[in-house]
Amino acid sequence: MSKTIQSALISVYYKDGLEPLVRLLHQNGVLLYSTGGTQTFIEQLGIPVTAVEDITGYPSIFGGRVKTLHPVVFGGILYRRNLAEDVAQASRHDINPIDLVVVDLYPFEETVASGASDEDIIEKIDIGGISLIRAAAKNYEDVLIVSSRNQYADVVNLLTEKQGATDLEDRRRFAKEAFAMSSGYDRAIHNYFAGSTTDSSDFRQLPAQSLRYGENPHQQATFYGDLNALFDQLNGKELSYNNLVDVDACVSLIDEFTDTTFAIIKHTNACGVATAPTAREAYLNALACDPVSAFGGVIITNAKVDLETAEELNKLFMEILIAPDFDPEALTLLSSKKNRILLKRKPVEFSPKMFKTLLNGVLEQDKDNQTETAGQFKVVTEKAPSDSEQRALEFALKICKHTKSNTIVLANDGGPSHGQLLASGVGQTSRVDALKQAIEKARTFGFDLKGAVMASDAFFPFSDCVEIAAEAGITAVVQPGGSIRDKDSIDACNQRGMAMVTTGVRHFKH
Ligand code: 93A
Repeated sequence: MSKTIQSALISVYYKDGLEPLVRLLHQNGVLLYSTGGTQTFIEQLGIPVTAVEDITGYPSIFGGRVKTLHPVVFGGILYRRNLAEDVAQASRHDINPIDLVVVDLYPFEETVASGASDEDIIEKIDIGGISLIRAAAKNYEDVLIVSSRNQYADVVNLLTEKQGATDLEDRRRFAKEAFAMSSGYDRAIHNYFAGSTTDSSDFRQLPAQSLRYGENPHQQATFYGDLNALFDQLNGKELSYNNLVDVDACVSLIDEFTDTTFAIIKHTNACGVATAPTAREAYLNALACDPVSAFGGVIITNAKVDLETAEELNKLFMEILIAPDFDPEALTLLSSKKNRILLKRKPVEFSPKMFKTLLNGVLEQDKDNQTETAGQFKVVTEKAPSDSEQRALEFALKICKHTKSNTIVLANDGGPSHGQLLASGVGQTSRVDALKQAIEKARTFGFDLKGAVMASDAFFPFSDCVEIAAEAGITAVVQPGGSIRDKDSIDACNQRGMAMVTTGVRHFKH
């Protein structure tokens, strides 16, 4: 139901940004009530305001600990306007309605973060303000609650658009935000008493950022976290839900590599990865893997982007480019496309945990932060891999770890400090299908698989993958091992003069 605001109680800690709202309310003829500091602020604007003390008949006492906590105030917020009994009681006790409550709470977290004394921190536990917020939000049927100074602009727009009135759905939306605010505030107080800082596993404590939409336009979405702590966005539009998912996949993959490497990601899987002595060569080799999929992809490198690499990158339509740094001329060139997102990565460690919601619950696990290097490979065939094959196996395994299961990754080594993803089969329901997909893709983009290597995310229960790989020209294989039928695959390798190493570590990614 539409309700016109006729009276408002304003009690805010920080006064900045409040002026346009107060002026609008005054223009609309709204009766204003206020507490000490806020009252002075409003009076200085030349706008009439009634002190809360004047309606409670009580001064602010105990150093301000009790200023709004009074039945006249809470009654004015909480009485039900559509209940005859409540209306009669309000009138009997001289309680006037309060239709709008605007509160900006004592800055508790800020005070804790400033290193203030316990005494000062305790004094910043807001009691009256939080009660005003909860009361007004409870009675959202009749009252609008503005519980944060971040909402001033929103509420000014709303009241301008609706000529000083609000609808029930508006008031309910603000009530929802109000309870998010009050529960976050109380959680911060609890953390302080518990002696803990913000627990990153409790995502609702993290800053929230509304996204334009979720995975698809009909899905609403929010990101909880602080992107500014991780990246400087140097160019382009706002990151979308899917962008964030791909950026996460990008950084996890690139952190496997120390030599100059480029990776191109589509829908969280790599469609191009290459290591090379120069950034330009690494990019071109990554692109060569699958230039079709690379269109509209998300690209990451662990090297500074120079002008000659930027000139190549600029030819491709991409969503996002992430790098630790950009040469100024490279940045100017790449910024010529206004929607292209350029992220400069900050050297920040990521949480070692990951979470996933399902079945109305949450799964928590350690991230798959283990990577096997050649020193940990166990040769299980008569033939051991050559140095070059060993480097290619290491390279392929790093990509395999970050590719959706079932996966097979095919790669090549072009000499020391080189490596190239040739193709992968991703997210297949059988490993044979993954291998077939990889072989076909590699051929489509002109790769000869003779001498290439293959990495598998999990063991081979049958010898079929090895047989198909041998036929395609693949000469070395890395896999976890551990199948009761490992011997079948090992025998198949021996019969075909292939090398196989096992790692003992499975890398499923679902
Ligand atoms: O100390 S309190 O918890 N006691 C109260 O009764 C009370 N009522 C409002 N703090 C209270 N407030 C808070 O005062 C508000 O949340 C706001 O942060 C602040 C505004 O005070 P002033 O208008 O005097 O600057």
